[in-house]
Amino acid sequence: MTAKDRIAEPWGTRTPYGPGEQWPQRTDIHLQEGLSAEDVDRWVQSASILHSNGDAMDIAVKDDRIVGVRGREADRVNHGRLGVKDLYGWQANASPDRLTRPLVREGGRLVETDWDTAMGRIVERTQQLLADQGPSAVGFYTTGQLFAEEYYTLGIVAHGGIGTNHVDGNTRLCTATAAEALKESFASDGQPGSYTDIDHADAICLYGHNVAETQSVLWMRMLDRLEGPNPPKLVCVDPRPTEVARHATVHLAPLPGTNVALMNGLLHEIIAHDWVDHAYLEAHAVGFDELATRVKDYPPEVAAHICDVPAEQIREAAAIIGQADRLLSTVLQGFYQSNQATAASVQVNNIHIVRGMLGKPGCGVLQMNGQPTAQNTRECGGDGDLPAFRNWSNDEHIKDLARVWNVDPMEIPHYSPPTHVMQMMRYAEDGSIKLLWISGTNPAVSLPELPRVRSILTQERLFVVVQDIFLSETAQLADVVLPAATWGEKTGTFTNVDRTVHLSEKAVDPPGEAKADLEIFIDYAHRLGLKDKDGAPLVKWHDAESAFEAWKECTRGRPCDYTGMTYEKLRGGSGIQWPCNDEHPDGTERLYEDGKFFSAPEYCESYGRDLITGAPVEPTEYKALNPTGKAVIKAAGYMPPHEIPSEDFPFILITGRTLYHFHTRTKTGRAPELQAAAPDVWVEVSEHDAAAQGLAEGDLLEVSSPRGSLRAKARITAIRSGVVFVPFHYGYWDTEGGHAPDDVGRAANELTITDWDACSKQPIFKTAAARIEKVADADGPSPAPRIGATR
Ligand SMILES: Nc1nc2c(c(=O)[nH]1)N[C@H]1C(S)=C(S)[C@@H](COP(=O)(O)OP(=O)(O)OC[C@H]3O[C@@H](n4cnc5c(=O)[nH]c(N)nc54)[C@H](O)[C@@H]3O)O[C@H]1N2
Ligand SMILES: Nc1nc2c(c(=O)[nH]1)N[C@H]1C(S)=C(S)[C@@H](COP(=O)(O)OP(=O)(O)OC[C@H]3O[C@@H](n4cnc5c(=O)[nH]c(N)nc54)[C@H](O)[C@@H]3O)O[C@H]1N2
Ligand SMILES: [Mo]
Repeated sequence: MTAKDRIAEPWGTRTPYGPGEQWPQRTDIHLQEGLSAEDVDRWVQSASILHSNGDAMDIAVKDDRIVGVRGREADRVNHGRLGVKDLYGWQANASPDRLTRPLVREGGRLVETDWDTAMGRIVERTQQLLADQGPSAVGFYTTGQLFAEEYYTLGIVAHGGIGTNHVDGNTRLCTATAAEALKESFASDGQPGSYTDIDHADAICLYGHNVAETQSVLWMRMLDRLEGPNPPKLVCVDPRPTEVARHATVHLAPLPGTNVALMNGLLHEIIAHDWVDHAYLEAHAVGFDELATRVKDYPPEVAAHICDVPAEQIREAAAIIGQADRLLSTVLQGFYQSNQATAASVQVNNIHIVRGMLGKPGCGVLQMNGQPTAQNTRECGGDGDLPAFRNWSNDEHIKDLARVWNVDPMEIPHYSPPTHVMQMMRYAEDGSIKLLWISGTNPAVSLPELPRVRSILTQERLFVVVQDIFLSETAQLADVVLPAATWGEKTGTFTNVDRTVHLSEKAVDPPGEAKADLEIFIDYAHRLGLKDKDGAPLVKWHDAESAFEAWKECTRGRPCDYTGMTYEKLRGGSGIQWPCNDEHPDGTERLYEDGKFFSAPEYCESYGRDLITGAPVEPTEYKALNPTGKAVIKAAGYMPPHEIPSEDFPFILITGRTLYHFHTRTKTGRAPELQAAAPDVWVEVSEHDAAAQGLAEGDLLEVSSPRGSLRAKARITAIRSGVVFVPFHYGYWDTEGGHAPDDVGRAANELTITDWDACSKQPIFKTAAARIEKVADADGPSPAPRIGATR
């Protein structure tokens, strides 16, 4: 199938298969217009960097330029397929807008300079702040889009060298709840399931996960099962008419923010019908009685009333889930970014524990990731956690990390939980954080309540470093801008949702003086003179492979054990799932196969939190609750969202994605085919609400919340009434219009609220109150895509 058709038909042709069979291969390829595979000089191994699926691919190189991509058939994840963003997105690498030299602010303007000057300023400011105030003056805000080697290096610099506890990634906005839900139920991060569970499942439930648009190759796998013999039943929980909803056996469209009530309704039915694996519970879990008591309060009628869905549908969905022999569940932002994020996501784990559906083919939970390397941010300490799932409140783990790093344990901050980014922004607002180093993320578009974010980042007293590949909305506010090399221009590894590790090799040189993020972090460490306790350089590696070897040592014996992998082993064939070590030299398909968890008190990553208040559980409390390392069932009651519709703001606002764009579009907005497919912002309004307000397709609306407003054209859809949806991809940067810093009227985050989940600290991008008013009549349809939820 040619790539051209893939804009119109993004999931390509079907290759149906039955339960337990191998998913057939299909090789997707797209090369620059006029070239064929024979013209390619070399193919360089890599994987996708535009979502978390980990689709393996080869980068086509001709005359030392990237000219296309081809899926890798041999890979366990995608069997040769690629999503539409990957087929086109590589074009952004060669954009003339790439940053090629460092920039520094002079007389209010950013001007080009050399690396010595730029790094010199950062180092000087760091040293001065460390002398004046100490480590708490310095914060790092990184991403889910660098490589493992880079996060590990940033982690040692921040935690082991500078000694600050202010380290977080944009994974906080993304998969903090995935990590937290796994920590609550299994006392450790780490995805229990495998993508091959799709091949075996007889029921697949997608909770707040628009997989068709956000992991389109995974959806191809599900579609191929749906079109094959004995297809699985599909349950979709989403207030919008997504492609998943269209294919669902049962589509539950709850009011946004009511996920906990719905989950409790489902669990009520499962327990009331005794679709429970009592032997599994007895042997492998604690906490069932509390759950059984709690969900007694949520018979289907009660849940149906809170969620505004038919009680009968809850019963139907519960019967599918309760009677499945091989149940696969996936969870994503409709839960993670909504009210009671962790509490809701944990209930999905509870279903699997109660039904004994873990560690067997077809029985997986995928607490999904979003970004391509989000798993590594979490594993390597880029999100403030300690590397290799060490427990910050276990002194033995701190000692062990200090041994690996050869530093004094007291130098590693562990007096309180790591500072999450919303708190870091607060400290910057208050003036205690005075240097904020932002790498690989664009908070001036992606954080909630942008008017506030801009005012924080532009303060005179805050020194902002931005490390990016483009002059993003955030980079434009920086004091120093560092030009980074990216995917295809540097080497490193990263890990997808189902623990598959891929190697991504350098295919071409970066533009101008741009440098790999790894090189930049190492250079900073050496310039600062960071030393271990024997006076040797703290960072003892010099390139990606030596960093990987160091990281492997750090993971030895931990859940995410990488010691059995090498770059060489990752070359040529398929990616490999951790843990991979002497015991499991070929990697590990599923965790918890024997009902054994990483949750023993002395081994576990986390003792968990109170699901309502978020307060960390004390070590002694945890030991009493779970002395022998079982799975932990945690119950939670429903609590309404903090901001609910009112007379002034009668709608519930939710935000999210379209198939064609990645986040703030710095890459996909520079791929002409993708930009043309979704050129501008829109707002989804239900048929019912449009009729009530006299709105038609394409009318220009003003959407307002208590925090700000934006303008967008209306797309009338079957979204549930009372709810409006705005994609968050559109900052003020525009391919046609150039940069227009004052025109901020189209980013979804102008409207969103400064609020976060008590447990995971993930911001609540889905559930705020809003109003819509017509500004002008339509002059044609809205710019919303013609596929997916906006079809
Ligand atoms: N095309 C594309 N793919 C991507 C990305 C991208 O930007 N573009 N980004 C990647 C990243 S980083 C991420 S995190 C993932 C995100 O992937 P998804 O989570 O699948 O994407 P979203 O659109 O953010 O949200 C999913 C759905 O949540 C629903 N929803 C909103 N509120 C609620 C609620 O209260 N309850 C329920 N049950 N559902 C609700 C929305 O209607 C939406 O369809 O995608 C990854 N893949
Ligand atoms: N309203 C609303 N807001 C949201 C969400 C939502 O659903 N609704 N979703 C949230 C989620 S899940 C996410 S993940 C975030 C994403 O939000 P961001 O991380 O802010 O979005 P990106 O556009 O991916 O920003 C990545 C930046 O890194 C740069 N970059 C790319 N590759 C490299 C590299 O190799 N090195 C360096 N140094 N820089 C690089 C890019 O040019 C870009 O500026 O947004 C969050 N914000
Ligand atoms: Mo994300």
